[in-house]
Amino acid sequence: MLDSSELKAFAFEQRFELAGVCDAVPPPHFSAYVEWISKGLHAGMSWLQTSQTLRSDPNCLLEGVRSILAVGLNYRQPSAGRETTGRVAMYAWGRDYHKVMRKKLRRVARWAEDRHPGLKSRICVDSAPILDRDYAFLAGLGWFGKNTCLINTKRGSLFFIGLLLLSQRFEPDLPAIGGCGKCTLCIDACPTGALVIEPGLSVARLNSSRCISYLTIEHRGEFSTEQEQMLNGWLFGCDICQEVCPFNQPSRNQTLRSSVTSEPDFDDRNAKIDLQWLARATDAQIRERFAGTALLRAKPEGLRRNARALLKRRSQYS
Ligand code: B12
Repeated sequence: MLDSSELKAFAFEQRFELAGVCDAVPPPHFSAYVEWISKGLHAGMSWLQTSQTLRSDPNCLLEGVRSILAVGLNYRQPSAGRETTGRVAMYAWGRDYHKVMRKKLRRVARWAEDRHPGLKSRICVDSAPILDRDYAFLAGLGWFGKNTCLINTKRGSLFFIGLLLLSQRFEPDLPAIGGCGKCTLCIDACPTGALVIEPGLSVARLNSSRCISYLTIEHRGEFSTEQEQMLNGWLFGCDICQEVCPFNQPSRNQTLRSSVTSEPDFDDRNAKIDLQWLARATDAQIRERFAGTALLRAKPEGLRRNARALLKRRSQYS
């Protein structure tokens, strides 16, 4: 078994704030995933269903995988958005995190491959068919909150997760310990009731069809009147269930006081967007304005739809 401390130290040098290693076992909460899909809680994200089998075993992504390095990159900004209509979730303000994380993880992969001859690796950042949070949990990065986010007791939940699959076995860390206790602030704050605790479950399930983040990013096609009413001023993504979380409050969490992102690519270029312009912009203009950022995930027609829906109901939020 290889020593994982140098591997993690190199990851920290790339300015990941969190790093841990776990064995490449089947994901411990895969049955929860299957149940979530079977209840249709993934709404229109059919790709989550078609890739279900791949998610059951990391060997599907890297044959012979033995260990997984999980890393966390902080995206906390100095202040939350001030928009009342047209808010963009903080994670999408700067350069697309897939690109930022991938670049850093490529350096870690190259370092590990040079150091350990014969080692094969694969980078997974969000879009690969693997349960990112399950492995980050096993590697000790955080525990599952009732808002379904992975929460680190000292650092909160405003961090992205990246995984590096490794074909040699590194010394594993221990899974994270922690929990929300009796707190239900996120569940109570969600204006659309997207988070639901079922009897007997200590974590909540997200009903995607009621989640503002899903509606503004992943929903394809026009909105129904009911869906339009659910947006609550959000143009892209939603931060409500994380904003209210005690673990994300600098006033209550000592470590967070100085913990804004140190990643220069996570600037605030998308914090404020002109809705009038966006509602009328062409595909080409939208692609140019949001090049290299996560906003393009919603596609130009999705962003225009979101802007139009907000403008229609502007008076409701201001
Ligand atoms: C699909 C998806 C979405 C969907 C569905 C979200 C969801 N909750 O599932 C939508 C579009 C709504 C979404 C929104 C967001 N997302 Co998203 N999303 C994903 C994606 C691609 C898959 C998530 C998934 O598998 N969901 C399936 C369900 C079943 O998973 P789950 O609810 O987390 O359930 C897990 C736990 O609850 C646990 N579990 C279940 N039962 C039990 C019981 C016990 C006892 C225990 C201990 C655990 C447990 O096991 C389950 C499986 O891991 C991941 C990337 C990836 N490849 O994993 C990113 C990811 C989860 N998203 C991320 C982010 C940042 C967001 C947003 C914050 C963005 C935003 N501001 O708008 C929001 C948060 C909304 C929310 N409250 O979840 C980050 C989360 C980082 C973190 N610290 O947690 C991820 C990991 C991407 C990344 N690589 O950084 N997302």
